[in-house]
Amino acid sequence: MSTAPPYRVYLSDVSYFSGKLEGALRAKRIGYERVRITPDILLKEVLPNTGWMKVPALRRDDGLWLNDTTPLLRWLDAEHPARALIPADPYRAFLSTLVEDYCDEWQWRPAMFWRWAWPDNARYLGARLGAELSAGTPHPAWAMGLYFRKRQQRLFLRGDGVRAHNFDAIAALYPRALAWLEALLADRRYLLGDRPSLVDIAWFGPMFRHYAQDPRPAVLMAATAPRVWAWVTRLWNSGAEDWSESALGDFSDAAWTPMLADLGAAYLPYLQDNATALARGQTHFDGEYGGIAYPQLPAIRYRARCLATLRQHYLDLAPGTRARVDARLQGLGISERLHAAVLPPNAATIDSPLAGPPRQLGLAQRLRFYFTGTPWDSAP
Ligand SMILES: N[C@@H](CCC(=O)N[C@@H](CS)C(=O)NCC(=O)O)C(=O)O
Repeated sequence: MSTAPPYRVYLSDVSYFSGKLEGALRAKRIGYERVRITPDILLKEVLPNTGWMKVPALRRDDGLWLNDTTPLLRWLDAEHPARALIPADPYRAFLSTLVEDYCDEWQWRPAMFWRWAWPDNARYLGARLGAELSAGTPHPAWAMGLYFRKRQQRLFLRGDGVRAHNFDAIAALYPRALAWLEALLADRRYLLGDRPSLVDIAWFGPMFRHYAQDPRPAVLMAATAPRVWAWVTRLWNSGAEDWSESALGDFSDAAWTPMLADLGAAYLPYLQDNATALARGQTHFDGEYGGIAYPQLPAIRYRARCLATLRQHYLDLAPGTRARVDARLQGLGISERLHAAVLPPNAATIDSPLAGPPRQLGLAQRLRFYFTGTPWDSAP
């Protein structure tokens, strides 16, 4: 007699964060039922129960709803300690947390760029999204595809600082990331050793559903980074592997340094400017990060919470662990920026994936969300 899996995952087959969560569930061998979203499912199940029209969302068989992969991965490791993804020791766990946040928030722009910046790739993805988001509606798939292609380009290219003057520089961020991972995978199967851990799941976000599966970046990955190409499928298949709780690497490999350097020199200054803009009540700000000038970036509340969370994790480290972290990150500007972080008053840390109580939404609000999605950074 078969038993139903304990979770339902509401997801999209093209989504960055859905791919990230599925990678984790598969690696941990946690059973789940895949529920591919339609507008009806988004509006009638995901939105009222999570407050967001975002995927992935997870529903446990007792009706508990969870979302946001960052706290969700921690929750899953606590609920299902076997095949833990978060390193057990606080030093490795902290550095992994930094990398996870960097992948989620700072690798997002180049991943959206490679998906939507060129017409060939954008048309293909628009067609896939159009089919997904027109299912069960009176709207033709082609029209929904066109609508979402334009929406994504407006929000995540033009609306996220992409212009003609920085086009090539943003395009170059993906091959650079491939080179980082290719170097790390030169003598290990996963980024920290013999088994998957949080940093693999973090990089799986951009690398799987976007770079390995969208036609244009997939060609580049296969041609220039075959080890990354193999690692993507290895991770997807990792549920089929038995692994021991063998020790994970300690980030001492110099191949980690360029990624951590970008985290300190580009991502954390961006997070601070974003927090400062919010504190001043600005909706947009300009900035130059990692040598790339970005005009009119949206001030994103969720990312002020990311900074608050990283800072808190850093401050919570025991003195001996913090000294080890500081020594590894010396010269990269990370510890200093976390120490000096200044936050807007309402920037709560991101601790819990538990959705609040179900909410009722009026027809007008549902119609608005149907056409526009929830705002990028805030729940209704
Ligand atoms: N921090 C969230 C982000 C989730 C997210 O942004 N999901 C995207 C898909 S990858 C989404 O649903 N976007 C909906 C929209 O743009 O309206 C997480 O880690 O789960």
